[in-house]
Amino acid sequence: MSRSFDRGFLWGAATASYQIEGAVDEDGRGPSIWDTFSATPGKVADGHTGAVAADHYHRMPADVAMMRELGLDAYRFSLAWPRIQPAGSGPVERRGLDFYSRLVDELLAAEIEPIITMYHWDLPQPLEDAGGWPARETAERFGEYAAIVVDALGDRVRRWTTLNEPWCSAFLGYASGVHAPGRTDPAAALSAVHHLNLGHGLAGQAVRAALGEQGMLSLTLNLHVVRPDSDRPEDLDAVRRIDAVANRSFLVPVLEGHYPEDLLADTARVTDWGFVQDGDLAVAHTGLDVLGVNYYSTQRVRHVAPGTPRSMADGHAASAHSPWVGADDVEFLPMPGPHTSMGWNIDPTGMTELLTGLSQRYPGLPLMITENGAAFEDEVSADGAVHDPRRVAYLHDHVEAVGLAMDAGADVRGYMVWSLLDNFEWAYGYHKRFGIVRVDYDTQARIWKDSASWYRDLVRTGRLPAAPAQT
Ligand code: IFM
Repeated sequence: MSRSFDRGFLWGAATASYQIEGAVDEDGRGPSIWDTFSATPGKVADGHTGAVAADHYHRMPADVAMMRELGLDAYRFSLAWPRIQPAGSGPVERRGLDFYSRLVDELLAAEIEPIITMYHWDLPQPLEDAGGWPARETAERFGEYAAIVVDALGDRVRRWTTLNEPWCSAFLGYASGVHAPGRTDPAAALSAVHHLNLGHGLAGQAVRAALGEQGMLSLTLNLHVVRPDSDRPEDLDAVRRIDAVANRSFLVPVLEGHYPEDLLADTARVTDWGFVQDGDLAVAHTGLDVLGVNYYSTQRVRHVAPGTPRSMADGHAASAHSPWVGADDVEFLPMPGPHTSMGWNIDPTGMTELLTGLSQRYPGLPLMITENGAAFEDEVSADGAVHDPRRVAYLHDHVEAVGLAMDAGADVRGYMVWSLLDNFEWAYGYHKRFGIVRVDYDTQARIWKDSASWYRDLVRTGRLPAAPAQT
C-alpha cells in the first residue's frame, strides 16, 4: 500500500560537523575532544580521525548542489564550536562563522531550509581541560556560544537545535568512555547530564531572546525503545530503570521542569545530585517548539542479580565500563535479526511505538525525526553504481512506521535521513557507511546509492510507494 504525506512535511538529510567537515587545522579552528580522542591509540578503529573526513569544508558548494538535486526541503547540520570559538570561550573566529554563513546562503539559494544543531559532540578541548560537561562552567560557556551563533545566523535561520543526543555525550563520553573524552566516572556522567540540560536551557534562552516568536527551538534525543524480556515485575523494573536513565533524564527536566524521583533514587549511591542549583530546572524547562527524535532500533532487557556476569548487547560500542549508571542489575539481551552492519536490529515497530508514546505523554508537542537510517556494507558494483536494497527497504519501512504513528495521532513534522553522506562513525571510524550518497575516501567522489534516488522520488512526490522487493 502506498501512502502520501502532506505538502508541509519536511523531508531532509542530516550530518554533523566532525563527521564530515575535515579541515581540522584550518581557518583558526581549535582542537576538539574528538581530535584528541581519535589521536589517542586504541580509541577509534584503525586510528581513523576526522582530520579529512568527507572534506565537506572544501566541497560545501558542490554538496549543497547535490542536496538541491536530491530535492531536499531541509538540511540538518551542526556547527563546530571550536571553529567559532577556538578556545570554547572568549574570542570569536570570524572565518569559522563565515563558513557557516556561506553554507546558510548556499542552502537558501537552493531553497533548502537550514536546521542548525549547535552541538554535536565536538567540545572545544580547553573546556574539557577545565572540567568538561561535568562542570557547570561548560553549560555557561555553551549559553554564551549559543548567543554568538544565533546573533550571526539568526537573521536567516529560524530552526535551532541546542544539543544532539546528550545521552551519548554524558554516558558514552563520561561513563563507558567509548566516546570522547573517554572518561569512566559514573558520578561525572550524571553531573554531565545536568549540565547538558542546563546548557540546553541557557542556549534556548539565547534563541528566544534573539528570535522571539520567529525561532523554532528544539533538542534532539536518542530515545531508547526498551522492552522487557518477560512480564515478571523484576523485568518490568529493569525497563523502568533504563527508561529513567536513557530517556526521562532529559525529557522530564526539559519538558516538565524536574528530575524523575526514581532516577534520583536509582542513582543515589553514585551522587546526591548536589550540583543541581536553585533555578536550574526552570532554565532547563525553557519550552520546546519541536522535539527532535533519533531512532534506529529497539532493545530488550531483563533483571539479573548484581554482580552476575551479564550480556550487554545494548548497541553501543563495547567497554568494560557500563554507560547504564544506576542499573547494575539490568542485562541487555542480544536482539534477533535482521541487523544492520552496526549490529543493530531492524525493527520499525519501535519507531511507531516511540512516536505514539511521546505524543501520549506530551500531547500537543510537535515531533521531528532528526535521524533515522542504516549502515550496511555497501559495494560499488561493476556498473559503477551502489545498489543498496537493504537501505531502501529500511528507509521505506521506517517512513511507513512514522506514517502509522501519524495515523495514531502523533504530530510529526518532518523526517531527516541519517545520513546525507558516508562519514566518520565515531569509535568505528570510516568502517560504517550510513550515507545515501557514498563517499570514496581516496578521491572524495560522491556516488549516489540507489537509496539516494529512491529518497529523491519520495521527497519530490511526498508519496511513499509500496514496499520495494528486496533482492
Ligand atoms: O553517526 C551517529 C550520529 O552522529 C548520532 N546519531 C547516531 C548516528 C549513527 O550512529
